[in-house]
Amino acid sequence: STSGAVAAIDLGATSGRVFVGRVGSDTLTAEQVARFPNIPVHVADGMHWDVLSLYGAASEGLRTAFHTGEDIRSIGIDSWAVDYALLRDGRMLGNPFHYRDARTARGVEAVHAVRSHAELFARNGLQFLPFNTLYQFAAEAPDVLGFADTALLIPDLIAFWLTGQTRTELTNASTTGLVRAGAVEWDAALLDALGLPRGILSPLIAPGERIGTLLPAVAERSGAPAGIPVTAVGSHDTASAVVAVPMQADSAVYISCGTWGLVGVEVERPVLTPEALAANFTNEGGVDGRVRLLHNVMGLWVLSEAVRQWEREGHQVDLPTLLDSAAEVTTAVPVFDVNDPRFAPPGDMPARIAEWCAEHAQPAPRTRAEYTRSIVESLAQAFADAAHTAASLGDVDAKTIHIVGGGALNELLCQRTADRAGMTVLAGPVEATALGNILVQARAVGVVDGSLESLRDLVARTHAPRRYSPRA
Ligand code: LFR
Repeated sequence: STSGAVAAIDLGATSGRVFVGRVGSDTLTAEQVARFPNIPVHVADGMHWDVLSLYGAASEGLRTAFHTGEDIRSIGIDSWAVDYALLRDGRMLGNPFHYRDARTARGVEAVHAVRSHAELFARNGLQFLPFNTLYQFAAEAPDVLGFADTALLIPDLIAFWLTGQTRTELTNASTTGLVRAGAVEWDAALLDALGLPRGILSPLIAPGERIGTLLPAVAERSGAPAGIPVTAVGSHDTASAVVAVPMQADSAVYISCGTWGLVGVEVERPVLTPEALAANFTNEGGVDGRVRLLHNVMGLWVLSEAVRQWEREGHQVDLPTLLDSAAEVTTAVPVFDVNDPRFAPPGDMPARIAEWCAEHAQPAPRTRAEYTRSIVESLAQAFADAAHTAASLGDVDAKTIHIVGGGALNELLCQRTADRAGMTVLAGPVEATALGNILVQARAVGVVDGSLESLRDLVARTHAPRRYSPRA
């Protein structure tokens, strides 16, 4: 049987990784060969990604990957969505802004002065999130946007540095708000209406297509043989994760749980109903033209920011120990609204939770264990609610919830989500994003073939999920 190897770069909000993936008719593995922190930098004009250091570390990771001696046939890149770099004549004009930067507020105001959220939803099908790319473009100084000749989303920027080619990968393009839901072209009319320059957007490319081959100088630095292709994958990390959700029937909801909890179903066509608008759901582009009908729910961000706060206060926090102590809490803890915008920016989460509780006449948690339990219970409730809404909007008879990503390791969260949803939770794979990236490349270079269903079948056969049955 055929088998082969590919390299996957996966950039997350807190860390980046490089994997060597091996795929065959009965094999699917993702070996992590590099892991590096992603630490946003705050400077006078705002919060930025240190994208050069991410690229540097990812290139080092590629070197390590090629050093394994494995016959690597392709490279694929995914990252978080919506953020971009502006370039002129191939030169980056500044560090990309972080989507949690507060500048997006003025972009929202500017865009909504021209088109309401409901009008935008009818075109682009997106959940209102203040950082969708169109709002970020509108927040740029007009001089800066006018001076740029190219805007590249983060994975496309990395691909450009690797290959010299400028493309915008479709699943990620769908998160900009500048592509009509389900379409495969930029929404020129909306760009014009918003006074945004069309010329800075690059041609769209679908997952599975070849972006280019490694530039000779890059290949040399990475110890890669000449001519290695960079393949478009579901470059939006959530799109790659959904590829590797081992859904076996159409009766499943997925939660891709990392920094965010992306809770949804896969559908064939965008759902642009008044109900979907009211529920603030999104229709993002998936691999093979599928639609990811989902809701961005707060994820582990609120927990990791709480831990960061306790560390700033001088406590030593070990996450597994903290979660164990949270599991032992027997007193009632408050269930707060994790989607409240106050929890979006970095900062003192325990103080904000206490503030929320005071406003809602609920006693605040008292210990770190209680805070942690309160966060987990609140996430589980939000996941359960969104899972039921997703199923109803997508007309899916949901019986199971798949949890993939880092959250699949959080036993308390998985169990409490099952309990609160009244549905079985199947947890894993933890590395769904990397596996989805790897699978789409492997299919593109001919190592495996078939539909998403057969790719998911391979995931199910090689990565048995862990089952959590709902308890009364
Ligand atoms: C998850 C994710 C979400 C997106 C958010 C911001 O990593 O990609 O899908 O809404 O990050 O880009």
